[in-house]
Amino acid sequence: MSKAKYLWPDDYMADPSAHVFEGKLYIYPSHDWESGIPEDDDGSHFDMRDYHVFSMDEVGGPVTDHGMVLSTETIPWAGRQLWDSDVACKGGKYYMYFSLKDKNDVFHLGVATADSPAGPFVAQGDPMRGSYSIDPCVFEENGEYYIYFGGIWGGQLQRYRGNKAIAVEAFPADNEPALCAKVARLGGDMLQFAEEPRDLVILDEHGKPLTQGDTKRRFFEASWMHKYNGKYYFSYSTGDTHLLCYAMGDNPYGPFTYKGVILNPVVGWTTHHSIVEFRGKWYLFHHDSVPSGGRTWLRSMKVAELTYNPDGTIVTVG
Ligand code: FUB
Repeated sequence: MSKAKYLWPDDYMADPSAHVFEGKLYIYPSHDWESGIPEDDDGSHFDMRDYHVFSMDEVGGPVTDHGMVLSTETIPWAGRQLWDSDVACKGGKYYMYFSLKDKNDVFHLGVATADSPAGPFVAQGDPMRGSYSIDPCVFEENGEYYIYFGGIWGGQLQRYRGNKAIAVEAFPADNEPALCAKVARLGGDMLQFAEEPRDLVILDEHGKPLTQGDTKRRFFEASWMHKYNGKYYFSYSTGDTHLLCYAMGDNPYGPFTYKGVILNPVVGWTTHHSIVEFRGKWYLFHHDSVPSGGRTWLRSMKVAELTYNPDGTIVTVG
């Protein structure tokens, strides 16, 4: 496969999280729609209300829509804005982690469970204890599950320090270390953090944390973790500079060292992705707003093959 391909022309889907479950590729996207809410810097126009699940037997083959699998109508604590999600499997059960605002307009992470990767998913009654901000993704290794999350601006990460809400939201100065994505091990029941979330620190080439003013490299949102050839790859969006970047490390907690750009800016404001190996090849799932004529809140998911250089660095996708 040489060119990125759109996966579902029939509807707008974004933030695709892809995993191999039961021998198939499953995709868990956000479900964009025309909400009529004016565009602003907090992403109020991304007012999503439900999720669909998609699967395919082979990349490039037919894609199946398994229908609506979770909706804000059945999430007891739901306010608005059902944003990015991810799914993990443990002991034959499937756990969906999602971003959602509560009734006070504060983002938290929720969990919903299912017996099949195709859902339907049933939400827990409350958000995960101590959770905040957006964009969860889960990485499994040796039976341990790690959740990564966070997003600045509309994702509200700047409202917290040391995992506690602060009175007035604040960003570090441009020359200070940037706000970090968070990582925590999940508990045995997969429903709560097993530990206080830690900062996922990204270092520059001199071993110094990236600064808040380094907007072409610092973390904004859209965490993803994968492992290739014994190395851990943390990838993310730089938000207002519209790049998908990555950093490499030696364990799931980091620190990670910034390595480069995976995907240059696409049509649309947001860029968000997942990376997965399927049948010996690596794939980048992402989205853009080309099919909607550049309407930033109506995004379409795509897949492209991802390749590595001999030193483990990633070849930038066109
Ligand atoms: O889809 C809503 C939000 O847009 C996601 O949570 C962000 O990562 C951005 O893609």
